[in-house]
Amino acid sequence: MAEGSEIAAALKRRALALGFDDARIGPASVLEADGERFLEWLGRGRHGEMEYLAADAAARFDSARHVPGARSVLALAASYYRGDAGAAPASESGRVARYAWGRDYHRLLGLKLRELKAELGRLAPGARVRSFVDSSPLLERAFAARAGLGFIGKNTMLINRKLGSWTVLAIILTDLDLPVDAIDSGDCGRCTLCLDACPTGAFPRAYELDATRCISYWTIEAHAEPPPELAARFGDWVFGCDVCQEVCPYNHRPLDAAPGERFAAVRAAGPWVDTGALLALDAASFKRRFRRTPFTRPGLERMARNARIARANRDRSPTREG
Ligand code: B12
Ligand code: SF4
Ligand code: SF4
Repeated sequence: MAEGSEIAAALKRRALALGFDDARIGPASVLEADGERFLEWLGRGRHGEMEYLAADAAARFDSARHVPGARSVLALAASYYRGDAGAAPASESGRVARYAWGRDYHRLLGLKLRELKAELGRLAPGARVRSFVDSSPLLERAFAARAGLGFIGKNTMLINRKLGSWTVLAIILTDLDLPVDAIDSGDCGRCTLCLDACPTGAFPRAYELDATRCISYWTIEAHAEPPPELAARFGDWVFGCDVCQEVCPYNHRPLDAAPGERFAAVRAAGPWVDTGALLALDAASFKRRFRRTPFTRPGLERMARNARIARANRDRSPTREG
């Protein structure tokens, strides 16, 4: 078996070759402080309908629950940044969060993670290994921050120095002892732009997001109808929301990532969706049109709900800009 340092270097090289934009290694320890923060967050009911977050809560900050004897975490970031949305093509257009303009990242990164795990198997036969991409109970941002992949901003995003926060994350856990990278001690300083810009006031304070006030939660996760006074603040967002990232100075520097072509797809959603056309779709045509895009998570019924809210907001605000 190769040395730990050789394995670490080979894994990082392979991750970058597969299209990840950054890769760091951290210890697979129990993240006590993050765990406490997470349990308090749940205790305050900030998760709303997302009961899956409360199930198996302890496993979210204890990696050994996933890989017995876990020693190291490989934290990976993939940039999906592809510039700005540009002007709305029509007054009926609904706005889509950047990470969802192209193909669904879960499958895309899942395939790359499979290759990375195979590489690890070749380098260290018999090593225990498991990968995560938003699908299992693990605090991905907390483990990524511990590995030095970035620091946590007041908007709760993991901010990477080269890539900003326009990234999706993936994690590989292993029982191999690998040399760890330095933590990124960056911070937000006195900036509060994201806290002030959130259209729905979803930040009760810095570093805490109340999902039950967040447009992303209401347009992607929630099955219930949002309270009308809150929905009136959603503007034209029909899937997710990027406001607290758009204002962030760390996202305004020239970002060091190729336009996320790997997320592009011929029949993807793109930055704008025609809300009238969306409301006219039946189940079969919705499935055909948005297959393999992140829209399959909420599905037709909830996307139609979102479209109706965006149209009502447009009617209330006829002078809005695209
Ligand atoms: C539930 C969830 C949501 C919920 C709740 C979000 C939230 N802020 O909690 C909703 C639906 C609102 C949501 C929205 C979005 N999400 Co989301 N979401 C998740 C999920 C599944 C769990 C997050 C969670 O556990 N939240 C509970 C809180 C308490 O935990 P946390 O935010 O992770 O914070 C932990 C650490 O960061 C740390 N921490 C937090 N604050 C501080 C402060 C300090 C000082 C320190 C030291 C540490 C620290 O402690 C916390 C644990 O207690 C993760 C995937 C995963 N399994 O981790 C994706 C994830 C966080 N989401 C992601 C994305 C892309 C988004 C959106 C940008 C999508 C969009 N455009 O609409 C928005 C961003 C909104 C925002 N500002 O966070 C990415 C984030 C990538 C990144 N670079 O940070 C993730 C990691 C998915 C992935 N694999 O890429 N999401
Ligand atoms: S995603 Fe939008 S609604 Fe949610 S916290 Fe950020 S700015 Fe507020
Ligand atoms: S906008 Fe300012 S406060 Fe918010 S995450 Fe970015 S640097 Fe931090």
